[in-house]
Amino acid sequence: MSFNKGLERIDVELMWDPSPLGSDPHDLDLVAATYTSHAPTAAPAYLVHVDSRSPDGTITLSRDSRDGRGLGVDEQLTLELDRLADRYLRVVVGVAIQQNHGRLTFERIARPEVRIRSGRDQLALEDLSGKSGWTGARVAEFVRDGSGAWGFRAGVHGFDADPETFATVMGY
Ligand SMILES: [Ca+2]
Repeated sequence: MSFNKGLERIDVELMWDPSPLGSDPHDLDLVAATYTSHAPTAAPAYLVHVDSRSPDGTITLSRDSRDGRGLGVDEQLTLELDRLADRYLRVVVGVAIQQNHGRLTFERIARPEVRIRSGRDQLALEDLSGKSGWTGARVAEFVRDGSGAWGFRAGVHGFDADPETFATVMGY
């Protein structure tokens, strides 16, 4: 008999193409938020992004980009869900667009795409292109069930908020 331990290690990969030559760079960021409550409006316990590490090292940004240049994956976030302390019940991952050069939404970003993997299994591939009015998007939600096992909830939800605010409300 097999025992379902749920999801263990997750890789979230963000890809996009650079802005046109001579224009302001397009900087997208992967952001993770952990919660000790299942309530959607609960505040995050902590955030992980380029300027904020997880206190226990279970969620790490292993690759980051400020302009989308280069081939392949531009930003990568690794979540070791099986190492998270029992009190964490929910983890949400989002993509924020930096607003340093004026308002920038997904429809102006070239080929923004997010891939979510569990080992060799692809859980989701989300195309964020053409999302008008969105400056941020929630792209994945991981929830611990009553037995302690982690499950994945697919689905993309758009937000119109500056990156700092987005990180605190993307779990709604
Ligand atoms: Ca970035």
